[in-house]
Amino acid sequence: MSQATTVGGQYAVIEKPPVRSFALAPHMTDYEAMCQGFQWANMAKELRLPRANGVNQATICIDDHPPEVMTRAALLWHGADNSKETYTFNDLKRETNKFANVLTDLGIQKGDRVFTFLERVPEHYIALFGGLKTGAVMGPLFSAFGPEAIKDRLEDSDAKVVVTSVALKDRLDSIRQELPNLERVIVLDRGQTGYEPEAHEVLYHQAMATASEDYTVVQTDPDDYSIMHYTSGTTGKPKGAAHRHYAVVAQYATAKYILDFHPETDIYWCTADPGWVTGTSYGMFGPWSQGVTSLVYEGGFSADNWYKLMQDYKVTVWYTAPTAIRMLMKAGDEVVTNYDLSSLRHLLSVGEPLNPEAVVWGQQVFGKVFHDTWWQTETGAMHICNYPCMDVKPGSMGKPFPGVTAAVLDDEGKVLPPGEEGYLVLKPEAPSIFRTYWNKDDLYQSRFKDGWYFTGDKARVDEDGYFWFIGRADDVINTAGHLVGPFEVESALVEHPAVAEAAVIGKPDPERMEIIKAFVSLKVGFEASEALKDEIKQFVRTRLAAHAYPRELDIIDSLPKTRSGKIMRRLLKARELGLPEGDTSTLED
Ligand code: 6R9
Repeated sequence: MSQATTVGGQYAVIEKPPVRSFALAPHMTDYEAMCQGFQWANMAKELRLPRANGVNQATICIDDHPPEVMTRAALLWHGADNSKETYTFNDLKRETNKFANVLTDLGIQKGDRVFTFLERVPEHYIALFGGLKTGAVMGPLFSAFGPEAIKDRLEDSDAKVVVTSVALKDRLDSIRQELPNLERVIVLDRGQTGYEPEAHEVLYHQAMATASEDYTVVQTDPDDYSIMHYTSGTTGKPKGAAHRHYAVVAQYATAKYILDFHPETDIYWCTADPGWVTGTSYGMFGPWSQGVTSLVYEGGFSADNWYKLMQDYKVTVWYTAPTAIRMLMKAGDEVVTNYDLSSLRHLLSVGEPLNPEAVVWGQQVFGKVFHDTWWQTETGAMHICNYPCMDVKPGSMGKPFPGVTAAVLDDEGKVLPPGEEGYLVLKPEAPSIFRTYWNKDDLYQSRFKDGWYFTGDKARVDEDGYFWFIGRADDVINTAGHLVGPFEVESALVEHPAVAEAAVIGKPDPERMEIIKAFVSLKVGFEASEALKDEIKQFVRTRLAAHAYPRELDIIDSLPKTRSGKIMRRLLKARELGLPEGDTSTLED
């Protein structure tokens, strides 16, 4: 590959060598040609759908591979304490059958909601696929969530069963009384002995010890719901974007052509947690529908740990996020030289704009370009991407996947010509596009207009058909790849006894893209102090989530509001960043 150089402040195109010179031929050899002939239905055919029991993601991803794949490692697990476990597809088939029986014994039936609130441990993956086998709608929760965030999701989804761990269950216990429909809690006692379950609790290992290894996967149709992920909007609580089993067609196709899997030899590492859509669509459904060996690392980020892991497991395909890449860049290029990372073949990124410096850095230190991919919880699978065979324009999200139509619209809904900024919209064609926001179908419908799905992002497209991210069209904050709605944080802030009113903005940050900054006014009788600020920050951190707490907090006398009483977050942001305040005619006196 040619070196990326700056031309007049812009990064030069990184040209890809001819496909025939690749050591492993990529599945997509010509982007334009593939766009011409592509049909989603052909992907469904390739996946041999429907199968005997219809379309079920667990059957497709776990049970129903050819014998030579069933004996392959599906999951290589590396614990935070450096312990290791390996599960073949056969092992996962057995364990998920057992877990499906455990859930069935607890009365779980097709359509019921079962949530997981677990660390990145093998049982999390087993519970999710075991649940899918019963036809339950699975909802994975991020292990950093606090009681408030858990309650919102379990309440909205009416979850019947939650699978959690001894270490995490305190946070669930504190709100369980407020969830009348939550019948049972399965407690994972990994590495713990002597935990005495309460009446409503079932010990994971005890239940699994007596569960049968035989289970007939429930018949599921393409449109049956399989999994839901809660995602944040500008207003209201997070919404449950519900996906269907048929989404696997898009997850399979994109895993093949974008992650460019070669299942016989690949060792794949997706760094995302199952609590986020990347951790399910590409930590489970994409790789396992392809029969690919996937590494799961329980521990957190550290440059040395990550490089060592990739070296020791000989990772070939690595899917990560811009914040992580920027943190690796910060750790320095010398660290990289301590490790043999020659196994790496293909690098990809998702979650936030990937800055061109990071693309070029990948090329310098790994000899490989980071391929940016754009998609959302709602799209369920990658939509606008860079491909191994296609030249990379550093800073661009790439081009729509074959079978995807994307455009940029103006305020009137007209398609804009290249170069102009507008709303990024998609034709809702991909099998993975979400099917509803749980209990909020009106809101779901409002995202579609004139045959387009409005993504909530702003973008432009260039003369060559490459898409460029401009920003969010709403106030949703993207902090280190996590979407956080200002309203969620504000709701948590005002629950603190000292806080009268709160407003939250995303403040640009070189590493995390944005950090959460809060402005609060105090109730009468409270004095502003550094100690109080810290206390309020920690209050949000423990109640909501570690990633969703305000890293910066200012106490101000009163918040700017419109005459109709709406807090003007944009004005706070403009003031914070020293930008023009814009139209303030609706500001109350
Ligand atoms: C998969 C995931 C979706 C939002 C999306 C956009 C931002 C994601 C991006 C990107 C620029 C990229 N986003 N990928 N922005 N370039 N390559 O991240 O889902 O958590 O729902 O976030 O994230 O704003 O609309 P989700």
